[in-house]
Amino acid sequence: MGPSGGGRGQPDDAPPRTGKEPRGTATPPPGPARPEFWRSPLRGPWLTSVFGLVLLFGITVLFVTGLLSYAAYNPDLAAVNDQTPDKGWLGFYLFPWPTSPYWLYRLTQGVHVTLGIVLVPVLLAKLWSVIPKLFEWPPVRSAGHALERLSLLLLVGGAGFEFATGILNVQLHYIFPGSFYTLHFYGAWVFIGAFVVHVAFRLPRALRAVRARSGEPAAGTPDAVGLVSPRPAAPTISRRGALAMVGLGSLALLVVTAGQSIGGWWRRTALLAPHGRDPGSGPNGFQINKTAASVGIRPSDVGPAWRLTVRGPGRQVDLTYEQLLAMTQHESALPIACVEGWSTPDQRWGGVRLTDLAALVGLGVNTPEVLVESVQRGGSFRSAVLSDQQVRDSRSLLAVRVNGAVLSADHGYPARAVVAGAPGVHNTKWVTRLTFGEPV
Ligand SMILES: Nc1nc2c(c(=O)[nH]1)N[C@H]1C(S)=C(S)[C@@H](COP(=O)(O)O)O[C@H]1N2
Ligand SMILES: [Mo]
Repeated sequence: MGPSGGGRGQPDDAPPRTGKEPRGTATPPPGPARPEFWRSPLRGPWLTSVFGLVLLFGITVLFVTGLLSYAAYNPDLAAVNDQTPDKGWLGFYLFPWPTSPYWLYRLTQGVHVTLGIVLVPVLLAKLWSVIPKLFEWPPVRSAGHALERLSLLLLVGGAGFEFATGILNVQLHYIFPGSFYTLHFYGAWVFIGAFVVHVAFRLPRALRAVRARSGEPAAGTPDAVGLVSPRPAAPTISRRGALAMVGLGSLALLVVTAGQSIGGWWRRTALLAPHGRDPGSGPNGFQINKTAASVGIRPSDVGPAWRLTVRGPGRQVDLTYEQLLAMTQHESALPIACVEGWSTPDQRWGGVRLTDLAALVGLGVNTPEVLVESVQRGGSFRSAVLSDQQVRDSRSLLAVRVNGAVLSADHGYPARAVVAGAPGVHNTKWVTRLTFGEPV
């Protein structure tokens, strides 16, 4: 179904001249600029429109869940939370991330990452279906046409950029110049701008093409849009067959991805999950993002010399591990839900309420926000600011136990934050200092 491969000057390759070509249409050079170079009998407005409508729905969901993901970082609270400084007015929509439902981020981010992976075959198929248009001749017909082609460049380039950066990040290939968040966030706005323009111009035509299936031009009958091959090769698969093939590709990706967000038995099917499918067993047997060793936590940092420093306006209290254990202990069932799409089912955490720690430094019912810091020396995830409503939620703990056992070194021993509804990155591990109510 590929190009005919015919050599230069083969009479077959030249479009039949009818003498009715629009004036000013230069004869395209031999090769992909000629419509008859593209021989798949599958290409046509119907197939392109079906893929297009799937992407319209899917990319809308990706965009919304992506914006939510950024909001979940509470970037307006503090510079340490914001991975995209200078967001400017692009942060217009931000709102304080709620603590209920406590599984909200697990859901929105699981959908964002899983859907992004599942849509890859559809995106590739859509691009394949319109590739003759890339070589359109003449490349530019008018100022309007030039503008349209430029917007398509932003559309295709933007899609490629967003999918590539997202997939590289969830596969832990941190090869970006600068922060992934910054690139993915700004890239999303550029892409969505081009996407909205594209949809505005093409949606009516796509809906018509999908509805009027009987009106689909047969292969060999060039359509107005220029997708149908004027010299089709014999079909090797039907259009529906091609659709099924792409669908099966997406389904296969779903099966090897979704397990990392569902957890439990399903994690075994998550062949694409970079954190491995075997998180170990026992009470601490669930996914680990960064191990203690990988971020340079030394045994002496978390040994007998460890202290929890709690600061409030004008007050400071230092607690030993034993003093922390002597405070009233509470339990809450919360998941870890990482920006990379993987998450754990609810874990049973045990520890001290953040409000009780605030009370140690004289803070009452209106507990303010808190800066949580780790013994970890470097790295962007060593600290986070939690909002006042996150602190006040009775499920938010400084946890010392999980599933009935002491925290393992890799899950944040001696103490870590667990916060209802918050992204994993705000569940700081190896905590050593809490600073309540001071602007940071
Ligand atoms: N100090 C510190 N805390 C941290 C991190 C880190 O790199 N350093 N990673 C965060 C991220 S991104 C996630 S998803 C969770 C993962 O917690 P877990 O490894 O216990 O599953 O820890 C968070 N806490
Ligand atoms: Mo994470």
